[in-house]
Amino acid sequence: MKNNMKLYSMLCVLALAAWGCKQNTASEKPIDSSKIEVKGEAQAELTSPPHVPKPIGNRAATKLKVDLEILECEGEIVDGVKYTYWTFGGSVPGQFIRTRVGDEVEFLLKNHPDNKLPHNIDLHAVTGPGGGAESSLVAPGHEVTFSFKCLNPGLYVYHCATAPVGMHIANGMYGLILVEPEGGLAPVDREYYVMQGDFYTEGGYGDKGLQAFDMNKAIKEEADYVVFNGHVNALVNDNALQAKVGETIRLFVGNGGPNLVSSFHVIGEIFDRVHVEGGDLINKNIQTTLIPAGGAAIVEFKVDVPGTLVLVDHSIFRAFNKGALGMMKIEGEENPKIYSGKQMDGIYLPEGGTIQKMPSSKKVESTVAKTPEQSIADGKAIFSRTCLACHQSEGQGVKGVFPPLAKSDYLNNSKDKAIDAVLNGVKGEITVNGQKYNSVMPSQTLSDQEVADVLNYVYNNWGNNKTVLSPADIKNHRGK
Ligand code: HEC
Ligand SMILES: [Cu+2]
Repeated sequence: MKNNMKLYSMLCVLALAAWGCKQNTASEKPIDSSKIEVKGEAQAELTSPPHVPKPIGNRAATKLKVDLEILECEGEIVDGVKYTYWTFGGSVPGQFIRTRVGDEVEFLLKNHPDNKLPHNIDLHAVTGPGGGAESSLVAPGHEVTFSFKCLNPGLYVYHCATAPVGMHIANGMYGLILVEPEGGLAPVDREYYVMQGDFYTEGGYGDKGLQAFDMNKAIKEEADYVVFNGHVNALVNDNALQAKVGETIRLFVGNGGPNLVSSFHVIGEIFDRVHVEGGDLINKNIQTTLIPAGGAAIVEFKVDVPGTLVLVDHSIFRAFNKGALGMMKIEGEENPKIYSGKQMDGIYLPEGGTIQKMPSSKKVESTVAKTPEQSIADGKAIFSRTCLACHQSEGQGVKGVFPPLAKSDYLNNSKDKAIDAVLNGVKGEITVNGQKYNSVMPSQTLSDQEVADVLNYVYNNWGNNKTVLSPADIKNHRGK
């Protein structure tokens, strides 16, 4: 990359200058990108974060094939805390897609057969209904294709837009697609891919074990984790980004949300240039740039002295207590004229990682039987926490995906089947109120009392048959 750098940068300075002028002459018509002709075809290189595909440079517009596979997989959000991520390509954020203006993208979206849910993709770089979402809904074990032409240069977010949309995004279904302008971006020494996201778990920060998604916290926007690249330590210590003194760095920074806006800042650096919101507008000498949920920015800076730079969301409790902290280690010669001493390593360790929890006084399960009213009331909270995300707030379900629990014949005809659904999950084709469903409900890890409570809540609402179950009923069923 470096050898050609001078030549490239000269060309690009010219290209950028021309680009810049265009913005200032209001009378000039914008180029009609839809008229750019494509030459040949190519397979897009896709990369997992923090890496980005090779620059497009000045290649001609082409028919670009993108082949992206959706994978639902378990990972660690922080040491000892497991989370079931839903991903585009096996990573959070999803694989980076690099195109240029005028490219005709032929998009192949595959939903792995082991996945449990249908998904789709909405690319903000697409001009067309739903950003592709309407054409790309795909069930597990299936694939779909659709095409679009990249009309506007910029850095764009893509995400899943399958109901419940917030849940799919919260589970990690987002990534970035870059559309380079004619002639490409100015060359730099290193480029990296960083994307922020907020996560909502049943337990609090650091609570061990497999943590389920918590719809209630997500609605209230009370994030337990705010992280770069899907995990608390994705860019920390051994995973830190690397660079050398004197190099120019470009970060493609996205924010998947689902909820929070990022105040993106690098401790110890000033952004020489920021492509504001990922578009054409260049701002210079920036300390902190705002990245909306569902938005992006390109930040560029030269590193002048060695040490560890710290990437943060400057809503600072997120950085030190929820995980929104990454590092870039710069190696090279000191330059006392710029900075008098070596920056200290490891000073900015996340505090959350070392917070000691008081042993929680274990909830004593009451030995006194609950009244049906108490059980139903307690069941409501469990429903909101564990079932609502899929079956929806009034048990109405989502057509074709999540069956209704309201007036459900499946539920009302057999309490055994209902108990079984919650204890062991449901797989394969089932019919609910005359409608066929062929999806998967994951088994729920609830105590006998909790299963009784949640089913009592369901049975005693929304026109169901008012069955009342006791913890003993659940225990008996487990024995079967
Ligand atoms: C991740 C999504 C998801 C969650 C969470 C979930 N379910 Fe389900 N549930 C499903 C799907 C999908 C089916 C249908 C499975 C099939 O097609 O084989 C289903 C089916 C059912 C059924 C049988 C069909 C019907 O409509 O009566 C019951 C009962 C049920 N779920 C109850 C619950 C309860 C109670 C909870 C919470 C403790 C819960 N589910 C949590 C997705 C979910
Ligand atoms: Cu999805």
